[in-house]
Amino acid sequence: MLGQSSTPDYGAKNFSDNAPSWSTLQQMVEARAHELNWQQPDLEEGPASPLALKRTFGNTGQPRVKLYRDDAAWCPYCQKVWLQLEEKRIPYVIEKINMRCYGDKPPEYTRKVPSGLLPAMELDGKLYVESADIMRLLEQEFPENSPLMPTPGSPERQRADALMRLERRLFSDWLSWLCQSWGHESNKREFVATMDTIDREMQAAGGPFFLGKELSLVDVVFSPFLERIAASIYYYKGFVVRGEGRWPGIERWFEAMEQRPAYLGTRSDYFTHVHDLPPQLGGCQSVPEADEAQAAVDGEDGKSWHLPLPPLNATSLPEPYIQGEDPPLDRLRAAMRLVNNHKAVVRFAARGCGSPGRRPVSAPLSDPTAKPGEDFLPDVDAGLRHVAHALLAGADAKQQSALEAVAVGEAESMNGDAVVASAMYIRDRVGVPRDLPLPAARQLRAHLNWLIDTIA
Ligand SMILES: N[C@@H](CCC(=O)N[C@@H](CS)C(=O)NCC(=O)O)C(=O)O
Repeated sequence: MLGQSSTPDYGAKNFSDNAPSWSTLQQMVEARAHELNWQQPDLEEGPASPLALKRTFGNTGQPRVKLYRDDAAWCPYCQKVWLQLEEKRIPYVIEKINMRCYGDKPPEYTRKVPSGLLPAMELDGKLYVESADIMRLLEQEFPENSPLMPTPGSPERQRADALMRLERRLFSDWLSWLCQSWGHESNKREFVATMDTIDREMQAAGGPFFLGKELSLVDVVFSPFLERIAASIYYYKGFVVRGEGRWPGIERWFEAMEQRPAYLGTRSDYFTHVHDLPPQLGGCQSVPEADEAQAAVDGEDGKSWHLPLPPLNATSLPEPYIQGEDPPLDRLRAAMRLVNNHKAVVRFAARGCGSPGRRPVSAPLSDPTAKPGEDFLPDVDAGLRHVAHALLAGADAKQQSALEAVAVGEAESMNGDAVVASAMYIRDRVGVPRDLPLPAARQLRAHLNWLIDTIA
C-alpha cells in the first residue's frame, strides 16, 4: 500500500463535486468548535505541540535555547531533548530540519553541523551536538527548572547511571532482533531477558517511573525507545509488548507517561514508527507470525482504519492508548487541519495521481520530488472537501442525504480514480504527532477510506 501508486487508467469512476466550498467548511469548523467548546491551544504556553516554533512557558525575553530537531518528528534522539525541555519548562525556540531520508539537508545547517546529525542545540548562541551531552548541559544550566537527575554521588544517582547503561543494552538487543536476518530465537531471548530486567527494576522502585513516584531523566531517555519497541516488535515480529500484562511494571510506566502532556505532544503512533524506522535503520526484518499485526497496523484488516472505528483505549489492539479518544473532538481536529491547510494538502495528495520523484529518497512515506497531477487538482480538491464535510457532518448523514452524497448526481462529475489514488497517497502519509495526534489521525485515515470505498 505504501509507495508511489502506478498510474491508473483514469476516467472509469466518477463522483460529484457537490461538497461545500472551503469557506463554508471553515464556517462549519468554527461553528463546531464553538459547539464543542474547543479553543485552539496556545502554542507558546499551552501543552507541548509539534506545531510550536517557540515555547515561552509564560516567560518573557528571548529564550537562551534553540533546538534543531527533525521536522517529521521521527528522530528518537531529538524526542529525548524535546521532552526534557518540555518537562523542565525551559523556554526555547525550534528550527525544524529534514532528516537525510527526506532528501538533502539545508546547506545552512550542514555549514553549522557538518555531520548533518540531529539533534543540535544552541545555548546562548553556542552550538552543541550529541543528545547525551545536550541533556547533561541542560541539567547543569537550568538546575532551578525541576532537576531530573539525583544529586551526584548519591545512591539514587548510581542507580540512575546504571539504568542509563541498561537503556543502551535494551537498544542494542532491540536492534539485533529487529534488524538481523539471522538468530531470530536467540535474539528474541536476549531481548525478552533485558525487558524482564527492566520490568523488575521498575517494580523494585515502586513505580510508576524508573526512580519511583517522580519522573526523571531516566524515563526521558528510555521513552523514545520503549515507544518504538512496542510498535516495531509487534509489527515486525507479531510479539505483543503492551496490553497483555506480560510486563506489568512497563505497562504501568507507559500509562503514567501517557498522562503527561509533555510526552503526549511528542508521542508518535505505531503506523508512523513502523514506517519511519526502516529508512533510519537500513531495514527491519519481518517474520510470518507478524502478518496479522501488520495488516492491523497498516489499516488493511478492514477494521482499524474503517468506519465505524473500534474504540481506542488502554487495551485496544493493535494499539493501546491510555488517554482514549473523544471522537467528536478528534474529527473536528482532523477537519481543522485539512481545512486550514487545504491548498497545500490538495497539492500534496495529488502526488498520488501525479508522477514519481526524479530522485527517490529512502523513506517510502516521503517522496519530496514527486510531482502532483496538475490536471486533477480540482478533482482532488473536491474529494478532500467531501472528506472534511464527512468529518464535520458525519459520514452516515452524508451518505443518506441525496444532496450531500458523493455518488454521481447533477453536479459536475469528477474523476474518481485520480481521487482514490490521491486519497490513498495521503492516507498513508498522515504522520503522528507531526500532523495530528493519534485519535485524530485515525479519524482522518478512516474518513479518507470512507471516500475511497464510496467512490470505488
Ligand atoms: N549520537 C547521536 C545520534 C544522533 C543521530 O543518529 N541522529 C540521526 C537521526 S535519529 C540523524 O541525525 N541522522 C542523519 C539524518 O538522517 O538526517 C545523538 O545522540 O545525538
